[in-house]
Amino acid sequence: MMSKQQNLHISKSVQTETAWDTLVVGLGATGLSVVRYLTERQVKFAVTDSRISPPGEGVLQQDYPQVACYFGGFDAKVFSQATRLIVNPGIAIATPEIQQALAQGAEVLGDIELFSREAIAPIVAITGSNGKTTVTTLLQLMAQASSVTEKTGGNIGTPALDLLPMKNAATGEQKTALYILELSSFQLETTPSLTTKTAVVLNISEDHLDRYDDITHYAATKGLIYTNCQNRLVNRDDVVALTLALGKETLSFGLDEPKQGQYGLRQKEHKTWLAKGDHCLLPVDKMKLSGKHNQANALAALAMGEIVGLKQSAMLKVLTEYAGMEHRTQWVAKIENIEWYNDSKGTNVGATLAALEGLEGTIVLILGGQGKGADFSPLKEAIKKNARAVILMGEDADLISIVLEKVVPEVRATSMEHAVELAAALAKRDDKVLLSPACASFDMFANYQVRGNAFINCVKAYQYQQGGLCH
Ligand code: UMA
Ligand code: ADP
Repeated sequence: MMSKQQNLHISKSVQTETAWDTLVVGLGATGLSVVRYLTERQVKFAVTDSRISPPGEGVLQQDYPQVACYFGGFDAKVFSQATRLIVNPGIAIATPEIQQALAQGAEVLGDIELFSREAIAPIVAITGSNGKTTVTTLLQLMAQASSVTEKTGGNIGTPALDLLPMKNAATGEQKTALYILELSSFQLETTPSLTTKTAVVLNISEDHLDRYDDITHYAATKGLIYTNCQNRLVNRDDVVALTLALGKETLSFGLDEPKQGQYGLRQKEHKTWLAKGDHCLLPVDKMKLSGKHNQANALAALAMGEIVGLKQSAMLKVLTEYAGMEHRTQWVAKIENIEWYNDSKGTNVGATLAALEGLEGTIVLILGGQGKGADFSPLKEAIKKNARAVILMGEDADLISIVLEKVVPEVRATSMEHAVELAAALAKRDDKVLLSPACASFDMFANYQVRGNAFINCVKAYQYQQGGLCH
């Protein structure tokens, strides 16, 4: 896949070919954090990237001009010089050059592995197909509200190695008491000795099947998060995620009534409550986040927070204040009694199902993009039940169309502007228009944020045309 050796060039280098033995594979934010980490520890290394001009190249050349760089392809000769590879999560371990290095006895690690070998404070680790960022952010806010000095990173954005104290850190810097890590399956592939105070696989639904053999392979990779975990948290409602903990769970959450010591939902005074055992904690209508999936996320965060000693009252207060992040079933506008929602981060079938089931009323759904090899059939019933019409766009529109079998009227859009135009024409009074693509965005946009912002801009432009206020 990434074995092409075209345009390989060596950028400015003062090291000799034999001066390094560690190879940073893939630059980007992770590669740069690894470069900083290795430099601080005076390790001799080189950097390779399959991209001709990878993200982070400018910083690398400016701050580390002495580092040998091999960009524009992977060269087997470069890999065979390494005794240790530090691999970016964006690159599959199945890449032939990495497999060859492994066969020659090289050690293959990721940034999270390096981090976990050095981190002194307890680690909370969160993975799952959906809800990682929501739960990670909730925990971060809950730690802050409990006056616990946390550092939060990983797949959520800040590379984990950048959370470690600098070797020459100023004395007096607050000591980190808790690390909170969002981890992707990609990161878990190269993290054999991650040791956690508590960890969770929130749920499993099809994703990244362009990188894994099948869903079993994908789920098993997520399950690696439990390997060295002191307190496993499991989702009682997700059979696949549950099996990954191999019956050794210490704590569970789910949307049913919880047994003693477990987290779940209870009915009291005609309301649904977040509960621990038979103790009701907070009515769900007091939460700022909406939807059943966010009740599950809240329960997971409360359970993990308890394990690491956060204050329950502080955690519950966060749940009454935190309204969620952009691009996650985000309310955009109400135009002539039709509400518009941006769920561009709905990049797999599980997320789109949660959005369809979480919004009340009839939905006009904008769907499609790069399907990553997923099976879209679970959407068919939910669309039949909740949607007035579907607007398909992007690379895998045909594939999705075949599976949906036109259970509701279906039209095609050629751009986001076109999709919004079609949605405006199809939606009826009191409907909701939802962008929740169930797909990656890279066929038409730089990333899901750009896709979501394009949607918001088109909706605002339409609102303006209709004579409404834009705010
Ligand atoms: N790539 C190459 N050749 C290389 C190196 C990378 O083609 O030599 C490609 C990869 O196939 C991938 C992309 O470039 O598609 C990612 O590389 P990058 O340099 O942008 O990566 P980083 O900036 O280091 O970002 C990575 C994570 N990216 C991925 O796992 C793809 C970020 O997660 C993460 O926030 C960051 O490290 C800090 O930990 C992003 C992501 O999309 C948000 N994650 C996936 C997801 O959430 O579904 C797993
Ligand atoms: P992740 O970091 O795992 O991608 P996010 O919290 O960013 O998760 O949410 C991504 C998408 O998944 C959004 O569309 C969001 O509405 C949806 N989502 C969040 N939590 C869940 C959940 N527990 N189950 C299903 N979908 C969810």
